[in-house]
Amino acid sequence: MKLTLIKPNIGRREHSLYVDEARMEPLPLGILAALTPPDVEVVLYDDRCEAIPYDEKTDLVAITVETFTARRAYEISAEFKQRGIPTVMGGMHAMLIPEEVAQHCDSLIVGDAEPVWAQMIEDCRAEHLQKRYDAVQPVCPQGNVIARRDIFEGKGYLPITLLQFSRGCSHKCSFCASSVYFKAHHYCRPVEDVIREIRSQKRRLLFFVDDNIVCNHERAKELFRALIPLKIRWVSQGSMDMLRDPELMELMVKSGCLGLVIGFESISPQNIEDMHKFQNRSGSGEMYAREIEQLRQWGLQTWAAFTVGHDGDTVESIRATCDFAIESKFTFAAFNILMPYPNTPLYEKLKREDRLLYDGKWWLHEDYRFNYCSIVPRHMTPDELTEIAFDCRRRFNSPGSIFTRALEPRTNLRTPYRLMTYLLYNPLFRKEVFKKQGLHFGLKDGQEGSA
Ligand code: B12
Ligand code: SF4
Repeated sequence: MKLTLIKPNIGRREHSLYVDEARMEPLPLGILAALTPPDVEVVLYDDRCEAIPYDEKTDLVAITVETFTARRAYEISAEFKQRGIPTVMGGMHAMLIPEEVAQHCDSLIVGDAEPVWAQMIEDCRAEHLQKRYDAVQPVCPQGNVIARRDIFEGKGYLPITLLQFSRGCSHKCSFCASSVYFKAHHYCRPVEDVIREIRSQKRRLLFFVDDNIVCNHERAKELFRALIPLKIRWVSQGSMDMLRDPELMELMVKSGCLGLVIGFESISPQNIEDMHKFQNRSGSGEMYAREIEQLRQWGLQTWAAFTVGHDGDTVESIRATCDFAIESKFTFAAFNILMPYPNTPLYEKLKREDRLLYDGKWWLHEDYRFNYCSIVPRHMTPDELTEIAFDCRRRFNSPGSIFTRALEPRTNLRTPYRLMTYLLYNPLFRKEVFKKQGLHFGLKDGQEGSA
């Protein structure tokens, strides 16, 4: 039996194909490969950088689906189905809106694949593939498997190994798809499994793609203690409440943490309350002043993630958010338009208020473009929101801003390695800002294949 794994791209640019030059290993597919019995041949095709050989012989095609790749995933599935090859889908979007995804595949896995994947493969062999498999969320994620990384070779991924210590997060930010997926729970792998996985590969630079690696302080400390002897460097995502636990922070830094993606979201206390991001209530009079000073003291290079388009936002307040990010000399920052992902509390609220554009299904709509506003904001037009968010990305990633932000002695200038990372990735992300803006979802009407 042969299994083909597919990572779909977002879509295409107006007059050319889009190749993601900052692409990373698709970890979920490495895990699916590892869960597959050894007598099954496994191949991976990454639509972000290569053509999908639809006519190559295979017995089953498995496609991972996020909301922003759903349209492309459905196109790919349709191509294989036309050739009589069964397709199975799973991932974030499949959990959020299974009834839609089920229409585009022969079999759907809802939830983490681990508990049901082996059964699905056996059913496929026996030609009794079921229409839907519901996975009960395992308390211990990833079972005891280690992702198969041999399938990533030669695809030009960034030289950083992706892995997970935990999945989910116990916070309930109103816009967060992950919080819905994991029902606001947080699940950790045994530390020894994580250490085994790190030892199984050669890289010393790791990205823990946890939703919130510090969600459980004590479990995180256990991990960090075990990482210290490995002398690795790592990055991850974490929530701001970590700063209230100096022991946690000390262990984090000692274990090789270079920095974290932190959801700052907004510099307006009212927006923070409205989105239920209570862990961001600032401990200082001036919003985030104390937190930023602490992050500098710990020498962490911060990727500050902002969401723009909240009910309290105006064009001016969003512009001020960008000024704040540049003045704070963050290493990286994201200015994501507030997106109503299906079945999130935000989606339901905006639906009730009749404020969803694109028939409430932006991810399927022909006219929707990546990074465009898909809601009716309170204090600006949708186009104004699209434009100011793009302007923030442009400005934050401009050569002048890259130069200014580099001059932060305790973070970006801390060591030659830190400065090198800064100078390597800032121009790369700048390029992606322009390439990604306004991508069409799917390749429909576009040319098939890689650029
Ligand atoms: C790492 C990460 C990234 C990395 C990308 C890594 C990569 N390899 O390319 C970076 C930082 C670049 C990134 C970028 C973005 N991301 Co991101 N990212 C994540 C994160 C934190 C982890 C994903 C991951 O690898 N998880 C580990 C694997 C093992 O878990 P998993 O994907 O859940 O897979 C399991 C199951 O879902 C299931 N499964 C998954 N696929 C399949 C397929 C089949 C066939 C089956 C049966 C089962 C199955 O089984 C797997 C094993 O248990 C998730 C959060 C999350 N919890 O998913 C957000 C997340 C996926 N990202 C999100 C978003 C919005 C984005 C951006 C659009 C942000 C932006 N505005 O720019 C961009 C777009 C990326 C792009 N394509 O250009 C959202 C997506 C929401 C949604 N509804 O789709 C998420 C969920 C974050 C959130 N909290 O809302 N991201
Ligand atoms: S802290 Fe982050 S991962 Fe947790 S619910 Fe909020 S946005 Fe989602």
